[in-house]
Amino acid sequence: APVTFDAFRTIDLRGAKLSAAELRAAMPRSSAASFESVAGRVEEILDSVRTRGFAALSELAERFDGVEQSHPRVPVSALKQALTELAPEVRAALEESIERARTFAQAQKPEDVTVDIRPGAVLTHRWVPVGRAGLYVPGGLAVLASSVVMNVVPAQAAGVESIAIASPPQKEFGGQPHPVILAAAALLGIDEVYAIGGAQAIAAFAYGVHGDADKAPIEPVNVVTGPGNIYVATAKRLVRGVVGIDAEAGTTEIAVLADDTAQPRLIAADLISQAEHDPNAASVLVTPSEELAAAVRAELSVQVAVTRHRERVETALSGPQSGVILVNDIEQGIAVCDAYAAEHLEIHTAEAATVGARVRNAGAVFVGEYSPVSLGDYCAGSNHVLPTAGTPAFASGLGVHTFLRSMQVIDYSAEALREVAGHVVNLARAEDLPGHGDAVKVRFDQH
Ligand code: HSO
Ligand code: ZN
Repeated sequence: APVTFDAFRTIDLRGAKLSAAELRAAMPRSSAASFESVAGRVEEILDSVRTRGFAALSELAERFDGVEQSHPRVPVSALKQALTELAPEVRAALEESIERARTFAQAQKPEDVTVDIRPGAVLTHRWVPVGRAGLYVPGGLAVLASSVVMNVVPAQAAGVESIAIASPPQKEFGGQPHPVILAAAALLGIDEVYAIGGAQAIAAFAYGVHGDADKAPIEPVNVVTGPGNIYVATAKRLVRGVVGIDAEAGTTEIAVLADDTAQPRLIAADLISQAEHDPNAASVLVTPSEELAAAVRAELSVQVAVTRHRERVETALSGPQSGVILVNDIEQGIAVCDAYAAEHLEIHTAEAATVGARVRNAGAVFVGEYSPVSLGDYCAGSNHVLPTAGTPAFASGLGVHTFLRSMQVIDYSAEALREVAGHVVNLARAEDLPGHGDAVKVRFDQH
């Protein structure tokens, strides 16, 4: 009999007839802190940075990061030095990651559209990058230098002129962000980096930091992007409207849709790879095959025992956010995956590409056994800043579009305006806004 990994729970949906809403409610979800539970504290931080600027930033750096800081800007010399000291194999890997991400990002750039909808009536739908973006790179349990690449590359491909990065100060690195983060920034040609973490970084970007004669200001940005913990995500929600934000990229999730053609060893490794991020990370297997589920459990017990972050992985796999969901068939499996709306969804089934193409809700879909999530985390060319916690049902991952807006340009000739003038006058009259009609008529008055 196979060894079992009992903590990894089972949700049996075979034979269940559930509405879409019931299915969503049946999904395994984390019970970690919510927006509501931290919003009060985050609001205080935002307010203090907005009203007291650098003084608040240095107090918060001391309180949360245990570092003394007079100005959070990382000197350009420190960026250069970090790049010089970067291990050559890490540099080569970052370069490959950048190159692939750039190729994909460039290709995503949407074309402007110009249409003559009538003779002389010319409309353009024009894509324009934001002027300035603030990119957040977390520095919690793991230091994600790859997130520098994932944020910067699409911003640069979009044509954003001014790009700033913030990442938490690290006590062990003299109050600067982690050196690999600094090196990655330097490699990408970014020279504006701040050692600011958490909600305070989001506040500094959204409101800017001014008002201290002897301190170089932090200019406010138009868009704030990047993953982060619940404090960062909550701060982004709260400043939204002052600035644009990307989707909420919270605690990592992986779902695997698999049938009996799948290899349990690979699935277990992939479930562990994302559980490794955080005790609240979610690893979910959706399968119609009880045999496969048992074999994955057996593999988990073997592989978890020797994995470096064993404790974290065990906590993540045994939490209410993880487990096996048994389904009748792949058909129901797809419905379950859509209800779950995973950040990452791997497809390990026969005809994986066809099955993958039917999925509607996922941050990113990884097709077949040679497209693991960890490839996407670093070197696939796709972006790893993806919506989580069910938000893939309406949100997209980071991309060139995150840094673009569309602008409509209207260019009518006299003849084209004359042709439609009567309709404008009549609609204006119907709304009791005759001044609108007059503004058209005046162009055709004789004088
Ligand atoms: N899986 C994470 C991204 C990451 N993994 C960075 C390793 N480094 C969220 O998609
Ligand atoms: Zn990862």
